[in-house]
Amino acid sequence: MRKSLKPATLIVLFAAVIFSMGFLAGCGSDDTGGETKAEDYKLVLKLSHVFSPKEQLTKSMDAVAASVLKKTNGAIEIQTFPQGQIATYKDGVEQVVRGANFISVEDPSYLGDYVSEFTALVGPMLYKSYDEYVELVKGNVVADWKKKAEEKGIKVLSLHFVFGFRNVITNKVVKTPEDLKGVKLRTPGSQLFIKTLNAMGATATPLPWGETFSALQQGVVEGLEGSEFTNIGTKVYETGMKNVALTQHFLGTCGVYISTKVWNDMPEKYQKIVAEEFAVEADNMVSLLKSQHAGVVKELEGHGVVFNEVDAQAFTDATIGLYETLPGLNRTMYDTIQGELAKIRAQ
Ligand code: X3X
Repeated sequence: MRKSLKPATLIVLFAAVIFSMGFLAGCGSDDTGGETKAEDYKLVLKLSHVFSPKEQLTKSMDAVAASVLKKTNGAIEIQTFPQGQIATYKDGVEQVVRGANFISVEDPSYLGDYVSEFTALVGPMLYKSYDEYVELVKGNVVADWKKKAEEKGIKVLSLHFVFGFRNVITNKVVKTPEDLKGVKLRTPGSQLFIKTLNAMGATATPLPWGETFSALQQGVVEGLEGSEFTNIGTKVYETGMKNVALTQHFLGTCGVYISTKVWNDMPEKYQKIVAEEFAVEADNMVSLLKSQHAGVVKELEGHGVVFNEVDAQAFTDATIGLYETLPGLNRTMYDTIQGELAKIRAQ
């Protein structure tokens, strides 16, 4: 028959169990189950984008970096690198996928190389307003697509650092795809941009933003496409490109991407701060640019820029087929987005 333990032995055993639970809790208290305690955690992240100092996106990224440093008491330091100083575009997203301590701020079509739904999300001729895009990306459909991105190692912190509808900017009046025939237009290197501007009649010439002005001056390209905020913020109008064709073919927007490995290693209390700061600042930027747009148009007109209405249906007809021909895209994705937009517009 088993002997019962003496009360003194039971007390010692109970105390040992309590102590070991407390000790282990102290080691794993960094909310991630990892070795580092939250109070010892420190992370330096490089944040990269191509925007210029005068553009709101640059100011917004700097504001997030400052706020995160303050609210994490210096634990999370985000070093911002504007104007393409370090890896950008496709290379920047690759840094994230490789697990670097890196934040990529790029058009969502660069995510499309990993999860093709993101190419459809920012496809041509979709949106009538900033707000409907913002509501769409905050919804459940895009939440599912973000989960797919996480399976590829990409944590999406935001998708709506919106910097305005992108229009064709040339030194001649453009109203139809015919008017763009053979016009060499600079685009970012995203396949979505290249294929879309070609479908619109132009000859898309992919270049990093930093090479665009010299290419215009040397006649390598005869125009570009971008938003009024890009136009005023980088002084595109000084290149002689003063005709804006109001194609609104894309909604210019940037997402914010970080490695899931880096993210999951981050203590939960810091994850909450970082996620919140990007979310709040993206909303702030949308509101600010909505309020500024009319004034920016007037400012550009003051610099001699002329805004031309276009045959929107002709450009839509010219590009709609891309939703079935771009790699990874299909009509279902297009119909899903249109279905969500119909619900949003019906509210
Ligand atoms: O990937 C982020 C944006 O799509 C970049 O667009 P791009 O290369 O036309 O640059 C926009 C400018 O406003 C940068 O100053």
